[in-house]
Amino acid sequence: MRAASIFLSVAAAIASVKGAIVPQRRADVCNGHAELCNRSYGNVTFLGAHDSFAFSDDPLALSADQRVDIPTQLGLGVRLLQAQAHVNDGVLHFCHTSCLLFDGGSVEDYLTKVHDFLTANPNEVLTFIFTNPENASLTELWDPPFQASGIADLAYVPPSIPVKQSDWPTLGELIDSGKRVIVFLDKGADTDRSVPYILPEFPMVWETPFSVTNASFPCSVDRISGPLATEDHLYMINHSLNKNLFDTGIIISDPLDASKTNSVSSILANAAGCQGFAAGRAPNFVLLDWVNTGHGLDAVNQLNGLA
Ligand SMILES: *[C@@H]1O[C@H](CO)[C@@H](O)[C@H](O)[C@H]1NC(C)=O
Ligand SMILES: *[C@@H]1O[C@H](CO)[C@@H](O)[C@H](O)[C@H]1NC(C)=O
Ligand SMILES: *[C@@H]1O[C@H](CO)[C@@H](O)[C@H](O)[C@H]1NC(C)=O
Ligand SMILES: *[C@@H]1O[C@H](CO)[C@@H](O)[C@H](O)[C@H]1NC(C)=O
Ligand SMILES: CC(=O)N[C@H]1CO[C@H](CO)[C@@H](O)[C@@H]1O
Repeated sequence: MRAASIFLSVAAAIASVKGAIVPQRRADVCNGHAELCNRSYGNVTFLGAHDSFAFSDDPLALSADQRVDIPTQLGLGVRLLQAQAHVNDGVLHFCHTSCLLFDGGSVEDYLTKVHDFLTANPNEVLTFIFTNPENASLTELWDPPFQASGIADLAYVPPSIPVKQSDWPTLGELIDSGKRVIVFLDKGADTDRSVPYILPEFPMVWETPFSVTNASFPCSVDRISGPLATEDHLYMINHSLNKNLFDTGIIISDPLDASKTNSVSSILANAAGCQGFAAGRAPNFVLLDWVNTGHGLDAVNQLNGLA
C-alpha cells in the first residue's frame, strides 16, 4: 500500500515534469461496466457500425448501410466506427465508393460530432477503423481534421508497433490517461508513420472477408499483414449479409435481412466459427450494417461475459 502510493506520487511528479496528463481520477466504470476497467483493450469485444457515415432513412438510398446518425449509433452502444474516405475538392470526406454516389460530409464534421460525444462521456473508449482507398496523405489530409476536431488530443500512441493482442493497456488505463481513442487506417499508415496516432490496421487487426452472401458466414482470415502471429492480432468479424441485386453482380447490403443477421444467435455463431483462428478468443469487433436493428449489443455483452 505504502510502496504503491509512493510509486504513484513519484509517477505523478515525473508525469507533471514531462508535461504529460496526470490522471485526475481512477475510472470505476469503463464503457458502461466496472468489470471492463481492468480488462485489456485487446480482450474486449466492441460493437461496430460499418459505413457509419452512410446513413439514410430513405429505403431507395441503395448506397446507405445505416438508418440512424452517428450520435444515435453511439447511443446504441457502438464503440467502433468504420468509414471510407475520399478526397473531394481537396478535402477529406467520408463517401461510399464515390462521393457522387453517397457523400457523408467532411471528415472534420464527422469527427467533431464524435468529439462532442466523447466530451459528454469521459469513461468511454472508442475505436475508428477508417479506409483510405485513395492513399490520401496522412500529414496533409488526415491529420488536419483530427487536430481541428480535438480527437488528436484523445488518440492513443503505443510505445511501439505492432502491439500484440495481449500487450494493449486496460480500458481503465486508457481512460485515466485521457488517451481513449484508437485510430486504425487500412492503407498508408504502414509505410508512413509521420502521424504517430494513425496506426496501420492489418499488422494488428485481421478481418473476415467482406461482401459475404452466405448467411452462415464461413470464417477465414481475409486481410492480415506484418510479423505478428494470427492469434496475436485483434480481429473483426464483418457481420453483414449482402445480396446480389437482381443478379446484376451489384452487391448491396439488404436491410430486410437485418433483424435475422443482427440477431444474437447469428452473431454468436459467426464468432464461434472464428475462434479457432484466435486461440479460442472472441472477436474484438463485431461490425454490423443497420446497427439499430436486431440485438448487436446483447451479443457483444454476451461475448464480454457480461450478459
Ligand atoms: C482493478 O485492479 C486494481 C489493481 O490491480 C484493483 O485495485 C481494483 O480493485 C480492480 N478493479 C476492479 C473493478 O476489479
Ligand atoms: C477475453 O478473455 C476471455 C478469457 O480468456 C475469453 O473467453 C474471451 O473470449 C476474450 N475476449 C476477447 C475479445 O479477447
Ligand atoms: C501512399 O502514399 C505514400 C506517401 O504519402 C507513399 O509513400 C506510398 O508509396 C503510397 N502507397 C501506395 C500504395 O500508393
Ligand atoms: C455457406 O457456408 C457454410 C458454412 O461454412 C457452408 O457449409 C456452405 O457450403 C456455404 N454455402 C455456399 C452456398 O457457399
Ligand atoms: C460487407 C462488409 O461489411 N464489408 C466491410 C468489411 O470491412 C471492411 C473494412 O473495415 C470494409 O471495407 C468492407 O466494406
